[in-house]
Amino acid sequence: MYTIDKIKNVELFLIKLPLVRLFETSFSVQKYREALLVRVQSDRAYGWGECVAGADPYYSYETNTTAIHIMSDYLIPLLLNTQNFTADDVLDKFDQVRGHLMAKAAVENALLDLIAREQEIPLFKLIGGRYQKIKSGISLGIKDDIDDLLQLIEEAVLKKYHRIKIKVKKGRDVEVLKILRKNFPEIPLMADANGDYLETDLQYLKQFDQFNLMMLEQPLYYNDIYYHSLIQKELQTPLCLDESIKSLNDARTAYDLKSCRIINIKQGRVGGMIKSKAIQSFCKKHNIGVWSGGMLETGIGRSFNLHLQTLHGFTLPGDTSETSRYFNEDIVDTPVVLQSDGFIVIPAGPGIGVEIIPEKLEKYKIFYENF
Ligand code: OSB
Ligand code: MG
Repeated sequence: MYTIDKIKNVELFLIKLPLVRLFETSFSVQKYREALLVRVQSDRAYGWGECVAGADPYYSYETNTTAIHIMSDYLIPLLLNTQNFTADDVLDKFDQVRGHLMAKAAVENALLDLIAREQEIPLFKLIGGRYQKIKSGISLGIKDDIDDLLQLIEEAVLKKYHRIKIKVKKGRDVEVLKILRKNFPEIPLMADANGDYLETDLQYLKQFDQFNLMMLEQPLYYNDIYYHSLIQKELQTPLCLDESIKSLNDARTAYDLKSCRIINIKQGRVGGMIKSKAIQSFCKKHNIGVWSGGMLETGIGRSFNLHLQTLHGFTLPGDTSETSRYFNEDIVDTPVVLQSDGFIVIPAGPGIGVEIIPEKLEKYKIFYENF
C-alpha cells in the first residue's frame, strides 16, 4: 500500500452546470447538475474528486451542503492532521463519522487520483483493474411525450449504446414499456423506478415480466432490502438494487435474503472506489451481477466510474454515457465519447487521465473554500 507523506492543501469547489435537457425521475425533475469538487495537493502531485450528492436530499439524505459540512468539519481536518498514511488508513479514520458516504467517497477519490499521479500510473492500475474498453449505457428520464422517448431511444440505438434504461414511476410504466417493446422488440432494455412502488403492488409489478427486461432497478422503498426479497421471489424479471445498497454489509444482506440478482454499484454512494471493490468482489464470488451506476457526473466523476469498470466483476453495461448527453460544456479537457462500436476508451493516465480546464471551473463556480 502506497504511503502519502502529507496533504498540504485541500480545496472545495461547488459548480452548477446546466443540463442539456430536463432529467425527470420518480423523485425529482432536474435542470442543473450541482457538483462539489475536491482538490488535494501534496508536495509531489494533486488529485481531484467529485461528490455525487445533489443540491436536494431527494435521492439520498446527503446534499452538497451536508457534504461541505462533513468535509470541512471532519474529513478535511483529519486529512490535514495526518502524516505518512495510506488510503486505507484514511478510510479507517473516516469510519468514526457515520454515514455521509458521498462526502467520504469524494475525498477518497481525490486521494486515489493523487496517489496514482504521484506514482505516474493510471488509476485502474492502482485499484487492480485490467485495461479494457468499457461498455456504455444510457439512462433516459421520464418523458411526457412518448415520441420524445422513442426518438431518444432511436438515437441511442444508432450510437450503439450497449443497453438502454428508462426511468419509470407508477402510472408511467407498463403502457410506456408496451409501446417501446412494440417499436424496439430486441434492444437490451431495463427500467429504474427509484423506489416508487410498494410490496403490495406485487400483482401490478408482475406485468413487467412480459417485457423481457434485463432487470428492474429499485422498485421498492429506497432503504428496503427485506420486501424486495418477497417480490423477487414472485417475479421472473431480475431485480437490481441501487439506493438500498450502501455497504458490503447491505450487499451481504441482499444476497442472504435473495432480494436481488444484480447490484448497481455507484462508487460515490458506497463510500468510494475501495469500498466498491470489496462489494464487487463479494458479488463476483456469489454470482450477483454488478454494474457501475452514474449520478450525472461531470468529467471527473465520469472518469472514476470508467476506471472502476476495469475490475473483473463489472460485466454488465453501466450508466456511463457520453458527456454531451447531459452537458454542452464540461469542466474537463476530455469528454466521454462513444467509439463506433459503442465502447468507451478509458482516459490515458496518470491518475484519472482527465484535466480540469481552469476557465471552465471559474465560469461555473458558485462556492469555493481553501483549507
Ligand atoms: O437511480 O440511477 C439512478 C441519476 C441521478 C440519480 C439517480 C439515478 C440517476 C440515473 C442517471 O439513472 C445515471 C447517469 O446517467 O449518470
Ligand atoms: Mg437507480
